[in-house]
Amino acid sequence: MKILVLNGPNLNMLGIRERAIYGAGTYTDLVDFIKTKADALGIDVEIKQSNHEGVLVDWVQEARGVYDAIVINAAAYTHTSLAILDALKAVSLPVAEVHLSEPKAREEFRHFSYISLVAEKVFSGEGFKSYEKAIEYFALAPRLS
Ligand code: CA2
Repeated sequence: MKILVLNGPNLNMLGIRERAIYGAGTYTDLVDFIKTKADALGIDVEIKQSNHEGVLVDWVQEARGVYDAIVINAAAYTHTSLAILDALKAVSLPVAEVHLSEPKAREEFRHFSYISLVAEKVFSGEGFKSYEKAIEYFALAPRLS
């Protein structure tokens, strides 16, 4: 099984600022963490980050026929991007939405998620572990196709 992990804007700043919300780990630590967990589960992962909505849309489109599932932390685009939602719908791959923090426990403008409209599952509020749970979800859940 091949999983594409997509990370949105500012996640490359992890560990540098806002540690009280997102933790002390850096983006490199996050990538290492995901790779280690995926290896242990026998899952092939590719992990990408962009600050640009259109780049994320391109990567979602290119995932068709290449990956079996998408794990996405669209960061701020979670709450604004109809374009990423449409791309995720267009590729019709199973999607898991992840967040380091718990957006629903934060400002009201973080409560709505476009990604949730297409995601099979949402894993949030557990820091790096949210990603581990999303990968585990696809690794362990039985699928028809
Ligand atoms: O909790 C999450 O994972 C979020 O997707 C993170 C987004 C936020 O807009 C979502 O509401 C919830 C923000 C990512 C920004 O990451 C930073 C990391 C370090 C310093 C500043 C921002």
